[in-house]
Amino acid sequence: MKFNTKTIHGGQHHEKVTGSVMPPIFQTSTFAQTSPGKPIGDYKYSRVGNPTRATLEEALASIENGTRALAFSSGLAATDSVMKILKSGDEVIAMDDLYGGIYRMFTEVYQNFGIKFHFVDMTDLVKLESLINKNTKLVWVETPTNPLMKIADIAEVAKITKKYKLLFAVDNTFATPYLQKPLDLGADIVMHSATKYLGGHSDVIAGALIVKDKELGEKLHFAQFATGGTLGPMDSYLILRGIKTLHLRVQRHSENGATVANFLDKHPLVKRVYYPGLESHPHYEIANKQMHGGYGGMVTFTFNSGKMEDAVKFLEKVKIFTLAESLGGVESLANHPATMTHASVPAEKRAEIGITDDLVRLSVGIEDIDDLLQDLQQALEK
Ligand code: P1T
Repeated sequence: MKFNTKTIHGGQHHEKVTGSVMPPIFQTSTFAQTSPGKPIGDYKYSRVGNPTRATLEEALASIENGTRALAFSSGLAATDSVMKILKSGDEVIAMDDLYGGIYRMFTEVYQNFGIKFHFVDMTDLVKLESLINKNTKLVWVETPTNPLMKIADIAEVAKITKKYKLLFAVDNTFATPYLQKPLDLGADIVMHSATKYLGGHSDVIAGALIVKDKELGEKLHFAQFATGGTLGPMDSYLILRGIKTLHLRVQRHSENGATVANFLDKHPLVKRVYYPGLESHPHYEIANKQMHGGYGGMVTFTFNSGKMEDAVKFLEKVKIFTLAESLGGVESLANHPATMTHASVPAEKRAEIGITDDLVRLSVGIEDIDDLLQDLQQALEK
């Protein structure tokens, strides 16, 4: 089955009793048993498993070319379950540019439990390999990264993680499986903030993990149901519905994203545009190798003046773009990482990796491109 069919049919079946084409929302916490330990069907309690969530999980496994998927109450809950298969004394090597909430979880929660984190620019594979020691267990990569749109070479990182028998997780939130399939490139775990493109309509918080290896899937499922970050039936349904149009949406997000990136690149007030589809992007070749069908709808840029006040003025003036955290919905959003999504990254760390105060991140939606360009034009006028 091709990807554009999988989004609609992958892992999905008509409901057995009524033939309902869409899965029922099994809004129940528990399931009747005929004798202790003998449930009527396959389910006992919805934290452990729920049929609506299971339908979503089969769809997720299908679109990421995995064998097992787990749906969580948020992207952070999904990440949290990966951390819970580690133990005190283990070490993690993570990309230096990460969503601020993940950086915060690593440094302010799991560091206190005795897990050690190294943050490195994964585009430097020599540096990555030099940090590996006998305690290293996991390599965590976001690509493209949030917000600097760096690209890590998934296949090359996988060669290293396989050589040292490490787990390799890729946060595929920005790319989505429409553009990039990390499991096919050698990753062990794909993570999603399903809140974003998978849901696609900014109306639900959700997360996902997808794997190929059965045993790893079991370990992650244990961490999930033993600690509780599962996704509810109604929210599972909303993500499933979102996935059905993922291919169409990401195609248009990518077209609009590329047009916006080119527009900003030529604008006299703009200093630098971070978009992997621009030939000037330092990792353009790697992006072309591992992303197919476009480069997504996320575009980040800075101002020639280097002044935060120019970014703030722009963010106050946009009309069709909404100033808000999050991304990946049908509507265009604009964000100021330094004070919003990445405020939890210490200022000196932000400065070190290049999240400057004049940096603006756009989640380019699927509105008419002329309206989006007009809005950007008026917001950039002096
Ligand atoms: O918000 P939540 O569903 O828990 O997902 C966390 C998360 C994980 N990974 C990436 C790459 C993300 O961008 C996020 C959430 N990000 C935002 C809310 C944001 O505006 O960047």
